[in-house]
Amino acid sequence: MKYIITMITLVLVVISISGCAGKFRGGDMGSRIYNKYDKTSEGLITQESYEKVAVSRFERIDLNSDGNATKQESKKSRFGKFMPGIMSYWFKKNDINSDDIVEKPEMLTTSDIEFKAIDTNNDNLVSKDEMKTYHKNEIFDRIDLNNDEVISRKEFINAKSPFEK
Ligand SMILES: [Ca+2]
Ligand SMILES: [Ca+2]
Ligand SMILES: [Ca+2]
Ligand SMILES: [Ca+2]
Repeated sequence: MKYIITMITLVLVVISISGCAGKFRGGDMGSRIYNKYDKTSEGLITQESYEKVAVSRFERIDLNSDGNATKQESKKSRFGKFMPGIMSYWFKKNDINSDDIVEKPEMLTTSDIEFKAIDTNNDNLVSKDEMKTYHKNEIFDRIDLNNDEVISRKEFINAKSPFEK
């Protein structure tokens, strides 16, 4: 019985992953990510709201809430289970001193650096276009290995490799 339930869960996970992967076209990924942030009335993301999302992501990875995300926690987190490649990319990017622990201040420093990298016109605000361009170059193009502007199910599942290079 347990085995059957596990199989059903697995099938459902694969269906939901392939369902969303099929919709990832071009700058779509950046728009979806942009939608997660609180914005000003002009539709711009402040550094503060950018940081808020980074903190909430970190809190979901720091499973025991001690302010440090260990490698083991990152693997056990929901994010790590579904997108291990992107998770290990996140980990490497945030573990500035390479001691296999992402401390909260490291994550905040990385979030600052990232915000500045996304904000290409340096107005201290991130627009939808800036978000789309950044995610297209930084994430999408690395998963879309055959450059057809669509992330196939296979590319999605193989997303691990381009991030671990
Ligand atoms: Ca922890
Ligand atoms: Ca560290
Ligand atoms: Ca800007
Ligand atoms: Ca593709």
